[in-house]
Amino acid sequence: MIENRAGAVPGTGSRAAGGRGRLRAALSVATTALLTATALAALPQTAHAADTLGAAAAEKGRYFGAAVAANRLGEAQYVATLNTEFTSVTPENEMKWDALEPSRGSFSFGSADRIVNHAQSRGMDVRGHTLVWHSQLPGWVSGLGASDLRSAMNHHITQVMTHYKGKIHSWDVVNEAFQDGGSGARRSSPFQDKLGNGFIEEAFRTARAADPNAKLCYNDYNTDGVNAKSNAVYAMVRDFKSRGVPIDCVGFQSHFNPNSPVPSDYQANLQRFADLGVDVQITELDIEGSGTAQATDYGNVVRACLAVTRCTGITVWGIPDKYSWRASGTPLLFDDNYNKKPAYHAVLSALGGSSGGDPGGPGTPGAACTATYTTAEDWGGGYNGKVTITAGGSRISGWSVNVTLTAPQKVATVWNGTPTWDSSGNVMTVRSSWNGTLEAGASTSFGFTVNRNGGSTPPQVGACTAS
Ligand code: 9MR
Repeated sequence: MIENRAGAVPGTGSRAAGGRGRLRAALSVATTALLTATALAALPQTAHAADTLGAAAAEKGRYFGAAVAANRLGEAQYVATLNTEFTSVTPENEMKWDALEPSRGSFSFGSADRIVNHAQSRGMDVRGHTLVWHSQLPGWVSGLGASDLRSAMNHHITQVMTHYKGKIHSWDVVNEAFQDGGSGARRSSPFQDKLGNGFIEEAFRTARAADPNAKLCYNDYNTDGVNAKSNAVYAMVRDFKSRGVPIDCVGFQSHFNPNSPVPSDYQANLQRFADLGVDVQITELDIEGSGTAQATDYGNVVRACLAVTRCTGITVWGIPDKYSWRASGTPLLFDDNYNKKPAYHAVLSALGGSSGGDPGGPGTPGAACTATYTTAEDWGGGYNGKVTITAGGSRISGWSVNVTLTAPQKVATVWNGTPTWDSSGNVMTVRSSWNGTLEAGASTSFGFTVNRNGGSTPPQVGACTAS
């Protein structure tokens, strides 16, 4: 029975153990020699690597922040993750106009204060978000005539910035004032429609007077690459700098998904703004996806920021996926149970850090990996399962994963991994064979064929253990 399950070549677990197997073995010797040399060269660096996002970013002179919701600050795991990993916070909704001044002249700072107080008690920076925005704007503002609106806008900026004076690292003074698409025009809003183009400049001047020490940012989305919208923002910032209108930074929201992927000229775009003499910040980063693809994108975004001297920090738009504004796209660095995702390890590694203390089961201390299951082919009577193994924040030299089947289903064959079985015959432990060595963030996969024999329960794939 075991031969039947594990395939025709016991000990290798590979159904491709002929010529391809030998080629692989030869390649694997060469690769191992190469990797060993690389690992030795890297050792002195990794020995002291920071093991949190905030600490690793700090070593690069940057902050690493998260959008935070006041009503989650009572949740132990949320707060523990926030406190351990992040050095900056952005109130996700609590500093918006509707939250702070729901009716004219009457301010409610309670929720925003909770976030600011928490940040201050832990030495974190705060990004203020946001003073003038067309959205989350209370109805009373939209109803005002031009001169009333001008004084309401300036009053709002002054009151809010004065309340938080000295406590805010950077303010998004104006948010999302440009239209999407190719026009490069300003977005219609009460401010634009009644006050004209000059409202942005006026808001920045009022903001500088209210808190001269806060960095003043313009923040927008779909401006992450070079395009008509970012060109229009670029022209505005260049004009502001040439005329002495106070602006210190530009925020790139960086909400990415398959329809709006990380642009190939992301770094070049950040750089051209920086060259105007402003800081650039990645302010609302999230990338829909999962596994290696998501991790690669996150790593690329972090590397782009690090390559631009004036890119001073990165904020992700939430902590666990379940609290994201796009939860179904699982766009963040922690899963719903606060486990670190491959994307987390890719970010940490791109920042030059390493997951020293990640629980990797009974493997080598510090080594970590994740396992993700997909059904590759399904023909009714059976299916091929594929398990992708991704190394965490440091190099691993071996991995193992348990796969549990429900009787009467049986594994017919396994490839790219070495299987052993428990006494019930239902739990298969698959260990790496030629493919145990993986650099931080790198992936491999193994596969197996299952005969259903009338059963239908999908296989349960357990956690990955690294060595
Ligand atoms: O994440 C925020 C979500 O909870 C709010 O419902 C939403 C309301 O507009 O705003 C979200 O945050 C936005 C941010 O303030 C500005 N850029 C786009 C963000 C995602 O929509």
